[in-house]
Amino acid sequence: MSLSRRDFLRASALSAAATTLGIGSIFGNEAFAKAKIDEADFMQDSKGVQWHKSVCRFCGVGCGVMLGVKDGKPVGIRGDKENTVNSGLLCVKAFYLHQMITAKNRLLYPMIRKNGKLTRATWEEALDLVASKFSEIRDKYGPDALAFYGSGQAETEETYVANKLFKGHIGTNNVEGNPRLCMASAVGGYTTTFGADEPIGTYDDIEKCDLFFIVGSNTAEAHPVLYDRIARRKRQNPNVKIVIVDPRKTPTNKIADLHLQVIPGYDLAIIHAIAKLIIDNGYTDEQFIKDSVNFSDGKNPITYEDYKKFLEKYTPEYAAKQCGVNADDIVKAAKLFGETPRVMTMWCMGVNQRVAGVFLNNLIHNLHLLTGKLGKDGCDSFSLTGQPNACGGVREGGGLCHLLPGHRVVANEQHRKEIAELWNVPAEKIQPKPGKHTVAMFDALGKGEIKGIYILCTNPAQSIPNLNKYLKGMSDAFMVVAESFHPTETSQVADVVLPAAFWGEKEGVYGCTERRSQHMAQALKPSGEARWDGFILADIAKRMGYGNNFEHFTSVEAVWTEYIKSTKGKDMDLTGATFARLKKVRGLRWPVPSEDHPGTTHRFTDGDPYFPKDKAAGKRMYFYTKPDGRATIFARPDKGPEEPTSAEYPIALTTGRIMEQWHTMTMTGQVPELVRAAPNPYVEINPEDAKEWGVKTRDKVRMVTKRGSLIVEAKVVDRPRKGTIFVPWHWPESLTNILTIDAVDPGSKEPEYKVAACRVEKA
Ligand SMILES: Nc1nc2c(c(=O)[nH]1)N[C@H]1C(S)=C(S)[C@@H](COP(=O)(O)OP(=O)(O)OC[C@H]3O[C@@H](n4cnc5c(=O)[nH]c(N)nc54)[C@H](O)[C@@H]3O)O[C@H]1N2
Ligand SMILES: Nc1nc2c(c(=O)[nH]1)N[C@H]1C(S)=C(S)[C@@H](COP(=O)(O)OP(=O)(O)OC[C@H]3O[C@@H](n4cnc5c(=O)[nH]c(N)nc54)[C@H](O)[C@@H]3O)O[C@H]1N2
Ligand code: SF4
Ligand SMILES: [Mo]
Repeated sequence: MSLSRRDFLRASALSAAATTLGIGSIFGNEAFAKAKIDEADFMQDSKGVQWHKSVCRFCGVGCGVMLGVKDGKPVGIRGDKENTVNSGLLCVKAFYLHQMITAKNRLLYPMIRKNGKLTRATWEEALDLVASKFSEIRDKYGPDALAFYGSGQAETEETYVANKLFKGHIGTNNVEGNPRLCMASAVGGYTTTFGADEPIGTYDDIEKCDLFFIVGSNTAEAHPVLYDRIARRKRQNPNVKIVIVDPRKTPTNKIADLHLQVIPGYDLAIIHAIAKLIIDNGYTDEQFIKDSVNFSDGKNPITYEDYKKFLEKYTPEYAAKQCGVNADDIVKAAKLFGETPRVMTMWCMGVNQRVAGVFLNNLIHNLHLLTGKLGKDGCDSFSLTGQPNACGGVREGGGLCHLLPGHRVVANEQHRKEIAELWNVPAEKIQPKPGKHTVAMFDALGKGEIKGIYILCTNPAQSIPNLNKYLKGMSDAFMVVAESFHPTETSQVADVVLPAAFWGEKEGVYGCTERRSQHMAQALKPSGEARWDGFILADIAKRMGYGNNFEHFTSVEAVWTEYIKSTKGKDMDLTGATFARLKKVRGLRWPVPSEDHPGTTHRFTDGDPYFPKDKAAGKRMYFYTKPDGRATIFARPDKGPEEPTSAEYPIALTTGRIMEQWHTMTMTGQVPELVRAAPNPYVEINPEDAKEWGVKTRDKVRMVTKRGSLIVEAKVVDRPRKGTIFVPWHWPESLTNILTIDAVDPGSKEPEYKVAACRVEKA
């Protein structure tokens, strides 16, 4: 009954060894290894444990897991060896998933605030209250006084029901979700450069790639299994090189050949300089540029020559000075990019969570378009997704204020018509104007413009930026929170809290980074009185008088089946990914236009079912999501951060994650083994700064920004560059977002969590 030695070694190689101690409940029986999933999407081993096929609930890698259940109780987790995403490998958080299902802080029954206190209520009372209050607000103040705020961790089916209710029936586009805080800049980058969201390649490219260019991603801690695939590729092929652009040395540096340790907020010039060196040294693919690329200054078309002129000032010396790195290192990086045939760039929040997030995404795509290192084995401009279903539910499902399901936008009349037809509502019901983006939404709560909000699978009272400004609005509005755990920072200030079935207690589909949609089995009955989020929403819809169009949602499958109709004929076609098929396979990568289609490894090229061979004649790639089939290289300004450091606030504050914790700790904070790895909130300080400030590890320091101050323990460590501090934002008792700035990228509306100006004092 213990973790097999091999699994244990794999697990500990991926994490601080201490955190894997105590994994005692994982079954290592051999019979399991050979077992195949049958029609029932689980198999039973010789010890009477049923192993259900699922997907990890945490990050966007989308690892296959098997959840072991005996006598109706969760008893263990294994990596799914049949799943090619992870081939059985898991990182440390996943191994404890079964413990989280039965954690002490599970929310087991509905609660309503009465006389200022959250009090146990029946489902009838709670749902009636939500429906009547929402109806009253709608009738008195109009539909835009209501809002929905969802999550990249919700299932696609859950987001679909919410979207249908709010955009299609209540009639407000105030539908948002935490991917706005996370992936919006990547969406902006993909849609402006290529005409459609999401990567061109897949994880299959990793094993064929010879240069990994990693920008603003701590892959080792945030996407551990993907990191392991990259590290393995390098171990097996010592010529494989890894270049990192990050203001910190992180555990990802273990495999780095070159590290450009930039000043937070100042790396756009580096990418321009690399583009210039690529052109100057003849590393470009002129035929590809001629066939498949346009140039733009962001407003108007420009020529290739104009673009070259634009790049003139970006000499390595100029970029080095701006970004705080060595010019020689920029030259080395450009040489590697230019001379290595197969290159993948991977990036995450160090790029997206910036006021220049979309621009920087565009600049990264530029490098791949100049060199044609795209749409072929081992090459891609590959954005790493944070949450397990940000791609599937929110980006594809249209769960943001300007989107509709199936890569559609509210502003497009034809798109509204198509979706209104699917939803069986008059086309006028869907508003043409985008609703309020996340930060504006919480601002409107404070101003009383939005009076009622439904929050699902996210904890904004801890996760949105500049909290001091927005917390009051959350307590003032009528706030409904669907949650699996309580208390959270958000559930504590809610008016109604609804208990949601948790992972393993519900089935559904998650779509991960590489366009792969995967089915998760229901292995357990929901805890206490918890219900599936989708049913809760459909029930509210009925109580608000929209019953007709929600009555047929009697199963998760019914919702999925309706949803995939919206994708027919679209670049993200999921028509062939029926529920029945998804139950049997380890996911499918769209476009997958029919049930006998195997899915797609590279888009916009031969092998993509929508690649228009006639129009594309003679061209290797045709970006059919653009009117002329050409992707765009953008000459974007090298915009810096919103809040540069100053005499008063001389230090750059950046925030992010650690391996053992997940966001606001409602789940991972319940597992002692995970908490032990980093029990207290802390700030990483560079040794030179620490010496100057007279600070030692464990000393308390006060961090002050224009928005607030916070005291935490110092951890003096050679990770952040001098002049930069890093705060992991996980601990609810120490709200990092008191400090962060709520400035957003003007295109993507994603906040700049990664850069704020700060002062540090010994406390
Ligand atoms: N263990 C764990 N894994 C997770 C999560 C979790 O909570 N815990 N969350 C998931 C989610 S939703 C997400 S979005 C991802 C996030 O995954 P990552 O983005 O990899 O993680 P972060 O720690 O937020 O930030 C990544 C890096 O950006 C760097 N950075 C900061 N400023 C800059 C800059 O100006 N330029 C550059 N180039 N880099 C900069 C930081 O130093 C940091 O090392 O992780 C996912 N995986
Ligand atoms: N300072 C700083 N702030 C950040 C970031 C940063 O880098 N720095 N990153 C941002 C990013 S990238 C992200 S993605 C966000 C994440 O921020 P959040 O989404 O607010 O964080 P989570 O802790 O993941 O919240 C998920 C919630 O859903 C609940 N939950 C779990 N399962 C279910 C379920 O099945 N149903 C329901 N209804 N609820 C469930 C969990 O208990 C938890 O409270 O934070 C953003 N905030
Ligand atoms: S890498 Fe991500 S998806 Fe895979 S096991 Fe770890 S948290 Fe889960
Ligand atoms: Mo995220």
